[in-house]
Order: sequence, then C-alpha cells, then structure tokens
Amino acid sequence: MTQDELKTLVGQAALQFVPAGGIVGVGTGSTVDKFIDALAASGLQIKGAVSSSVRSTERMKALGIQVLEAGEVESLPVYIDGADEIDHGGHMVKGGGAALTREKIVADLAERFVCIADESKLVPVLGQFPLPVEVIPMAAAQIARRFAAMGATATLRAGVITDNSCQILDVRGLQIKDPKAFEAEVNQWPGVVTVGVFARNRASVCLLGTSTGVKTLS
Ligand code: ABF
Repeated sequence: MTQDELKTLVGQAALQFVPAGGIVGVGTGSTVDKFIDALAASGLQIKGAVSSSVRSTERMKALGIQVLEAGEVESLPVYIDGADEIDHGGHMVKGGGAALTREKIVADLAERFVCIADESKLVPVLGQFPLPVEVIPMAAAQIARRFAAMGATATLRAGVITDNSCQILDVRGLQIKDPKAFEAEVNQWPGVVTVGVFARNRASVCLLGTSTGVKTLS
C-alpha cells in the first residue's frame, strides 16, 4: 500500500470515534484531509466541528460540514489529528505545518485525542523529526541559545509567520526521552508560545496505518 492509501485507511477508521450528533475537534494535515473527506462522504450527522487551521476549515466548509469557533464550546468528546512523530506512550511531535498552537488549544478542549498516522510516524524516542517551537520573534535568538546549551541546533523556519504572527524554530539533534518533563521545561522559557511536544495532551488512541491494516495503539 502507498503512504497515501495508508492515510486514507486511518482517515476512514477514525469515523468510529465520531459521536453522532456531537461536535468533533479536527486537526490539520494530509491525513486529516482524508478524515474530513471520509466524514463528509459517510453521511454521519454531527452538530459541527472545531478546526485547528484555516486549511481544514476551508475543506470542511466546502464539503458542507459546519465549523464552530473554539470559544463556542466548553469541551469536545474527541479531537482527531495527525502527528509528525508518535512514540509508544502516545507522546507526539507536531507542528510541521506550523499550526501547533491552535492544535494544542483544540486538543486541550478534548476528552480524547485520536491520532491518525501512517506507520512511518511511530518512533522509539521522539526527536528525529525537527521539533517545531513557536516563538515570539524578539526571543528567538535567546531560545536558540538555550537549545544549543542542550546540544541541539535551532533554526528559524524561513519565510514562515504563524497564524499568531510568531516565528517557528525547528530544533534538530534532540532525543526526547521524558516528553512530559521536556514540554514543561521548554514551556517556561520566556518567549516560547508553544512547544511541539504533545505530552500533556498526548494521544489516548493512535490509529496507525500499516501494510497489514489499521493497528490501534492505546
Ligand atoms: C498536523 O499535520 C501537524 O501537527 C503535523 O505537523 C502534520 C501531520 O501531517 P500529515 O498528516 O500530512 O503527515 O497534524
């Protein structure tokens, strides 16, 4: 199966977590696009969706799915999103698409995070994928120095300004063995808006597309 077919498979499989008549949190990315398409084609009746990006909002609206603002809901039964990396504990690296802040906000509203990914995203230890960190521009150089002190290299993502008018540092050379402690530490650095480690908001379930079908990790 191609990577695209694996994404279609997990996008379809995620439908089982969508509560009829409910509101669903929807993330961003090519795997989530497959989920949105499957949701629209399924005929499942939902009240609406809270989206983590303009890209997903536009796709859902074009397919007739109602999109609500995050501020209109108190909680969500489920948030469905992809990842750049996931470990066996459900901790993830996210933010390759620069939408990590909104993704964390919507994930935080949800009772359950369902991660959908092809099997290439499963890693023993987070850190092979360059870690995205959204930063206030004024603090970028100092934050890069802090990562250097950890033995890592942080590079500004050229030409990218986030939805929140901030910048993205991509950090290479990390081995994130304790994702929860790492997330808490980096979150405290002045000027960090969001670190792309999702440990506090880790996946409760991961639907992994493999050549032999969908594997569920929970
Ligand atoms: C978002 O999309 C991100 O946090 C992650 O960067 C990316 C995964 O995209 P894809 O499904 O295209 O690999 O969920």
